[in-house]
Amino acid sequence: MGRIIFISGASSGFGKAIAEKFAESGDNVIITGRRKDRLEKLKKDIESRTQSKALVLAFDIQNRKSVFEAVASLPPEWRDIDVLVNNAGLAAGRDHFHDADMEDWEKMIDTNIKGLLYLSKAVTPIMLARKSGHIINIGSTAAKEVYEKGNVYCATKSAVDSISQSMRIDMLQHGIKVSTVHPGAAETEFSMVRLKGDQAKAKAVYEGFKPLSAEDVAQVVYFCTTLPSHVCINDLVITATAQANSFYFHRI
Ligand code: NDP
Ligand code: 8X3
Repeated sequence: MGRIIFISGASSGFGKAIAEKFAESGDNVIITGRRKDRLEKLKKDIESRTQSKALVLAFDIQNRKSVFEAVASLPPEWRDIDVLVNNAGLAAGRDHFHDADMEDWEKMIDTNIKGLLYLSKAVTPIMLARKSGHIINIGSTAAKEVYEKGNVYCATKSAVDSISQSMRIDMLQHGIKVSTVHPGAAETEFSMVRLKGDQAKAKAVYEGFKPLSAEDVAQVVYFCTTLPSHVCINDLVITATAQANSFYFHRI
């Protein structure tokens, strides 16, 4: 029987590819995000070409009440969540600290840190009661090395890194795995969102090298869930072969 996988931010990019990968492998997926139309389309697609089921929950992860209501609304057959993928997130703006827009900072903090906390807090009681579960948090190479104009985005991903480490310690006695997957540059809607729709600037981010695809990241996230119950990948950094870390790229 398929597992139940709860994925935040499944309307595009990594989350969508993660939902597809798990569904293609026989798992049932709870797909979430704000853009309901996209999620409904993904559900239709998954259910028409795989044996798996998809459940759509549309909510803004920045809103604590909406997050808890969404999890509380799960029908009984969808409640036994095996894997939670905390993926929803964004970068807003790429500016020096003194030029940055504080609305952007708050959006990133509210989504990348507080949203991840709300959702994890809403889902962990289910895992604790079952004494099993796997939480996979999507960090970033930005958590590992901060870069110019990355200030608050890097800080939110460092927070994801720290939260994951402490979650892992606190979940130890309950048999719940906590993994953090830190991708490097990947071509999704990420840069269009960060650069506020500036297509030329977004395209330039990936010029001269082959970046990761959403499917590459999905494959790695899926792999983390295929290991025996006594084995946990704690922290995993994945980059394109042409990227060594936040700073070094081989562009041709
Ligand atoms: P996308 O912009 O393609 O996808 C982001 C997803 O997050 C969307 O599904 C979006 O859904 C969801 N999301 C954003 N804000 C909210 C919100 N307030 N409430 C609910 N859902 C929200 O980007 P990626 O797939 O690239 O990014 C996914 C994660 O990976 C992010 O955490 C990002 O920081 C991280 N990351 C990305 C990298 C990259 O280079 N692409 C590298 C390393 C990490 P909707 O808009 O419908 O709400
Ligand atoms: C996204 C990758 O390099 O823009 O987390 O920080 S980067």
